[in-house]
Amino acid sequence: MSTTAIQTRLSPQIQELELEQFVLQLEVDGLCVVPPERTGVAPETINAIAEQLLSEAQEVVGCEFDLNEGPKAELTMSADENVIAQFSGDRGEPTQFLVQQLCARDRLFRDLAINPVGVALIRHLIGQNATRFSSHNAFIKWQGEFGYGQNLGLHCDQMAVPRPWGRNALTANTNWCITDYSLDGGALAYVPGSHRRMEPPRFPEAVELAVPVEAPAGSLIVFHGATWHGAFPRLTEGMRLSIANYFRHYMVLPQDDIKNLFPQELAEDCDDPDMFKFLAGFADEFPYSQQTERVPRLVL
Ligand SMILES: O=C(O)CCC(=O)C(=O)O
Ligand SMILES: [Fe+2]
Repeated sequence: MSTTAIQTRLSPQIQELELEQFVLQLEVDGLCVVPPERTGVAPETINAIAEQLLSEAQEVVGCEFDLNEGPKAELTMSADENVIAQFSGDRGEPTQFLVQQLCARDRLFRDLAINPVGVALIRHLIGQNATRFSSHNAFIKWQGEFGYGQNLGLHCDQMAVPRPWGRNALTANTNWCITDYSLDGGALAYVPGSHRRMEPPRFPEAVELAVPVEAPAGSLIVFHGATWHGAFPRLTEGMRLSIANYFRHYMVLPQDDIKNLFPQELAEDCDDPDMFKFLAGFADEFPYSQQTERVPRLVL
């Protein structure tokens, strides 16, 4: 059997990094899990990232966090902040928050954002030349029975883009497990194959079909923007840390205005400055922040 037609749809990076099995899983399930030993990120780096996240969390909140014990002080958040839960009519205090704009915070985060395995799989979904950063956020989560509520916060990341959607991903996500992901520990939840429905989740069907993504720290979860996903509540002591490096097609609005507002000199301080600048869209035509088109000149 000739495989020429299939091969022409796989980028040189997918082939060089031997990521074909993950591409297949993305096509079938809308999500794949790359094990730690295949990401090119050393366990010591994941540990360093965990430490850095705990100190960023402390800076943002003003209290210490411990991986095994959780927040060292009693914290409270308004149920109004639980936007995803509210979306399905549920109300409860969240036991997580986001640390945003990670790439401006530390080089460790910039290197993760341009990780060649993650970028190759995302570019397969969105398009080799059309892929750009959308945002770089850490999910800092601790014990709490409510979580996202009874619908597990199930949603699609590209939900704000009007339908009909095509097969091509308009956005796509990477979730780096910085701590172990288990059902009781509050793992990501998702519905296998749901990206092929090309519509937002239907309830209660979505909850019935949702499965946990259980994976050790250092794993890289990649998923299509149309994949139904959320998370289980963390029932155990301690913390679940993850980093969502989220990508978009260049015609989709970014969550973070990286092109215009990111301190561009920081892009030089990472493993691959050219890749960072390309994905940040610094040289893109849109969205412009000043007159860019030529104007006629007076004939003197
Ligand atoms: O882990 C979670 O709580 C959900 C992650 C998520 O929805 C995302 O990264 O888009
Ligand atoms: Fe999401």
